[in-house]
Amino acid sequence: MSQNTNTVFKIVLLGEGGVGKTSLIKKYVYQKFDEKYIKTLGTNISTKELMLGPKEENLKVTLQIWDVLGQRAFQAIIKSAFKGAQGIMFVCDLTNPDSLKKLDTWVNYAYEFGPRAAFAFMANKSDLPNKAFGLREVAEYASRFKAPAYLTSAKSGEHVEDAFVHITRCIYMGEFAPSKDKVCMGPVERTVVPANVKAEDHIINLFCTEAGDYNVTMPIIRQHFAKHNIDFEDPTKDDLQKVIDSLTVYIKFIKGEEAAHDFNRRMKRVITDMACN
Ligand code: G3D
Ligand code: MG
Repeated sequence: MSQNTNTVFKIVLLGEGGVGKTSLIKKYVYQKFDEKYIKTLGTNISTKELMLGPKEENLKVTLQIWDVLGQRAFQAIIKSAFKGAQGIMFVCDLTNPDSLKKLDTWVNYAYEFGPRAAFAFMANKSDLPNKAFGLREVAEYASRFKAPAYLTSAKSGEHVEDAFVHITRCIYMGEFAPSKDKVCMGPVERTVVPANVKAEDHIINLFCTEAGDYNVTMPIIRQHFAKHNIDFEDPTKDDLQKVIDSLTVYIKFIKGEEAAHDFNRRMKRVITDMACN
């Protein structure tokens, strides 16, 4: 029996920069793999439909997959991305032992800022020969959260679909990670965030709140950063001012002069309050 209900599950991918989050989503959603590494600013949302079946009741599910930037400094953006998530996929890189160690920090973020969710772990780049750890280590770690673990390759596609389908099933079955007090984790690594990045994080988040859906606002943000050639990991005060003025023009276009003026004033105050330099 098939059902026509539109069930939407939101899944967020987390992990250090460079582990392959964007590549895994591209492979799963578009069956594509690019060699080029483009650092993602903010979030990127992709959707994919799948059928849960055949043994279940053939339920059509739309997955909304959120690619969240791997820089822990952007905490306001990461916190916003957790809103309404039912699944969190943690990604590490089999050739980078540090990316496995850093999972603790990402899991802590999920517990601290995210809703109750199903977890899954992907140790990616299984096609490469120089592995630093294997399935045993990842599965052992994942078992603390009663979560599945997969060795994946965004390049060959190995186990990519399996991992996405598995977490979808977990969400559907309500198999969520245990509460934080029931798991044993390492200490949270506190990130020291430079003033300019902190201000940038707030500016992006405030713009997204003001201008609407993340789906629409993030590409606009990226366009404006690219237009001014800004390195989002190390923006200068001047860069931030430029991007604020540029985004203000957009706000004026959609909300009018008064709203734009107010937006500009609030954004510039972020720069002053956070003592950007
Ligand atoms: P991120 O989104 O987690 O930051 P990306 O990571 O998806 O942008 O990937 C970072 C780099 O790793 C990219 O290569 C990408 O091609 C590569 N990569 C991602 N997944 C795999 C994989 O499964 N196998 C292999 N061999 N490479 C992968 P560059 O070379 O541009 O750094
Ligand atoms: Mg990325």
